[in-house]
Amino acid sequence: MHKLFFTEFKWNYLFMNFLTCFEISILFSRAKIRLRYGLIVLFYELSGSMAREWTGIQLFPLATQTKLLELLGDLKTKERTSLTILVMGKGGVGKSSTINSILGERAVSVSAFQSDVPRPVMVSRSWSGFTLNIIDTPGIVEGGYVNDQALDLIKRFLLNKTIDVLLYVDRLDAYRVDNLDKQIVKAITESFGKEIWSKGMVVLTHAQLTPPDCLSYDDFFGKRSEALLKVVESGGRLKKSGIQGNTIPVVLVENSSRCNKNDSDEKVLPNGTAWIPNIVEVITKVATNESQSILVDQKLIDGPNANDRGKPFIPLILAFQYFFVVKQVQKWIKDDIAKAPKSSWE
Ligand SMILES: Nc1nc2c(ncn2[C@@H]2O[C@H](COP(=O)(O)OP(=O)(O)OP(=O)(O)O)[C@@H](O)[C@H]2O)c(=O)[nH]1
Ligand SMILES: [Mg+2]
Repeated sequence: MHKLFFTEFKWNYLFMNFLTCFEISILFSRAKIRLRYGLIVLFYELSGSMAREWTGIQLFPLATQTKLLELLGDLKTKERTSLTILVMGKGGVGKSSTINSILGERAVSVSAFQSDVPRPVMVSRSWSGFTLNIIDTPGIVEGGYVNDQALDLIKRFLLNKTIDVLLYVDRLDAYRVDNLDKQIVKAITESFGKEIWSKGMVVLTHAQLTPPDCLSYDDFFGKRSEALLKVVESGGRLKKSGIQGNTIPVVLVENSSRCNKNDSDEKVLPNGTAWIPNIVEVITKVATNESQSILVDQKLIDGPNANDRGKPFIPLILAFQYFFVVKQVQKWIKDDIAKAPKSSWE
């Protein structure tokens, strides 16, 4: 009996010790995983904050370089030493290609098929004390619907970042807008607030085209812009003609290497516009307009507090309950008391 007790005790003791060691090793491995994860995040944060030199600027034709340096100079005189641009839109419309065209280098990956790494990426380039951050995002549509998970990932990536400009990208050579376009604009608006559109501009890629139906290039561009702006106005819950009376600018882009060039070797659109200096100019105008840049904080990501919803109606509901429920019940009780037969001792 005694022996049996001690053998059992010994085994229990050893088992407990084994469990404790097991728990400690789990705790250690968790701490190790956390540390490793923390270091990876820190690495990405640091690599993001350490911008590489914007060498691509020197590869542009001289006329483009001159214009870009002039625009960067203007920003510096307005005491802007950095700009953060968020690029969003449907999948495969040319978001990443546009970023590469603006930077003059292959900074983000381009694919004819859907991006294999569906997560946002930020590229930073600096030039004589000025830093340009561009955030490329994966297309937020999957199977004909807005992918909430992709959107969530983008929101978490943007936490604590300030957006100076939103590029909403689509193609010029699409002939109609549909409900999906509206869903995307709505999703962007619900994620970052409708104020994001005061920092928004529409970018239309595949702009080297011959319009159908004998329309002139500018008429075709006008019709496509009008249709898309309508979608942005309704999906973004904006008043007609954009936000605060300012129309959201629409710019054209042709990322193809077959894009026509002018005498100065700059890529030009069928209407003769050298599009790279043009898009950078519009970006600087939007960045420095009178509206505040958008800080993506936790409150913005969480959305309107569910606890606050319906708060203004509480006094009304209480008043309704008092007059139509409490008063009525009181009246019934009084009536019952009045009707009740009096007991002999009263
Ligand atoms: N002709 C032409 N092709 C373009 C243009 N922009 C992009 N492309 C092509 O369209 C395809 C998709 O381009 P991406 O830049 O990867 O598009 P994206 O919007 O970043 O795609 P996702 O990241 O998958 O959402 C690629 O084959 C590009 O070469 C353009 O302006 N003109
Ligand atoms: Mg892409």
